[in-house]
Amino acid sequence: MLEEKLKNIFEKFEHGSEFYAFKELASGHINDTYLILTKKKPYFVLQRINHGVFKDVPGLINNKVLISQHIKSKLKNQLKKDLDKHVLTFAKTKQDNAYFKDELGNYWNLMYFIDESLTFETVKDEEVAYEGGKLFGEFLNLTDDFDAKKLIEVIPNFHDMSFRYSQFQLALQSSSKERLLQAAECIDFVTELKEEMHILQNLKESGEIKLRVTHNDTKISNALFTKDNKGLCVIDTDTVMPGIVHYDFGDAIRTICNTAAEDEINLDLVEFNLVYYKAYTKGFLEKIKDSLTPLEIKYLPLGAKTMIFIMALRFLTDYLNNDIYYKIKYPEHNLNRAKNQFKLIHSFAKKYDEVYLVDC
Ligand code: GN1
Ligand code: MG
Repeated sequence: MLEEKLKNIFEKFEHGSEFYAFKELASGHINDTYLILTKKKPYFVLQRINHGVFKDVPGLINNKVLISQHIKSKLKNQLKKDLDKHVLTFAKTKQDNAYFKDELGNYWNLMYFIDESLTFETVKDEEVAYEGGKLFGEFLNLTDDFDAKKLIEVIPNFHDMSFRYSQFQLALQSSSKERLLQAAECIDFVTELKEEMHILQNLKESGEIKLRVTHNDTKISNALFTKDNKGLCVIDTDTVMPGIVHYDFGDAIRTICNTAAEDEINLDLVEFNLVYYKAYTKGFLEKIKDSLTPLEIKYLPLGAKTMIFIMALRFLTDYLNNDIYYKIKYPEHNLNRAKNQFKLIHSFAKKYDEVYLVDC
């Protein structure tokens, strides 16, 4: 029984709390995540890291712990109270490890739940977009002086466009005729945008845009807010590794500026919200502008387009591969996610001129 299993795993960790009940937190596409309710707060978040996707789980967990420690040591000087609400805290096992490996070879890690925090799957309020910008900008700011060599590359070539295109080409070759047919319109679009979608990759490879520590999964549901919509804490640090600023700027825009959820099937509801773009960009730049070069700033809008596109491409590739990567709830789920993201790019493209007018 799942409850019994989670209780047993929870008890492998050092926390001095008693298991009471659990709730699945089902918004992620890769790991299994559970809220552990205890008889007396604090509550916890217990997570099984998907070792099919993440090949070096101990390395990944070490990344997360190091980044949290770094952020904590910096925030200590800035905050007078509530430090533990602004950065994740990981529990150790009774054997003093940062993770527990069960008899089936699954890796588990445990975090303290940040009480009275909220998450959003979609944004309904300009202030949340602004606060999200500040939060993700501040994350980059706080990790700017962290030695990226201490981090492993959790998923090699994660946001590498050439790599994602080559995976897509392979999927085209092995896909069923039926799926190719269903996805025909999306496939054409991928080909059309190929050149533009490699611009940032090329600037990264030539060294014109520098590598820094990036979060790499800055969707809005990976930000915690207070009840009055103030940014609190960046979560899901699984994919922290070296990257370029455009990854984090763009992935947040992808989710904040979509007027619908990432898998909404009624594409009439999917529009790019320019007001939220402006609010997010304002917050983000307030925190990080001083450490960005003019070239990095110039390419932020393209960063947004590129990150929406790369997610569309990855969802589409997984659909063509018969859904081997992302969790799905029904057979066309990945295709619908891809269509949704392509619709967002179309809507964004119509507003592109105005995006460039946003005062940076
Ligand atoms: C995955 O598992 P989750 O929801 O944190 C994916 C991200 C995508 C995201 C799309 C390791 O993140 O890259 O942006 O789905 N993570 C991995 O919602 O592939
Ligand atoms: Mg993630």
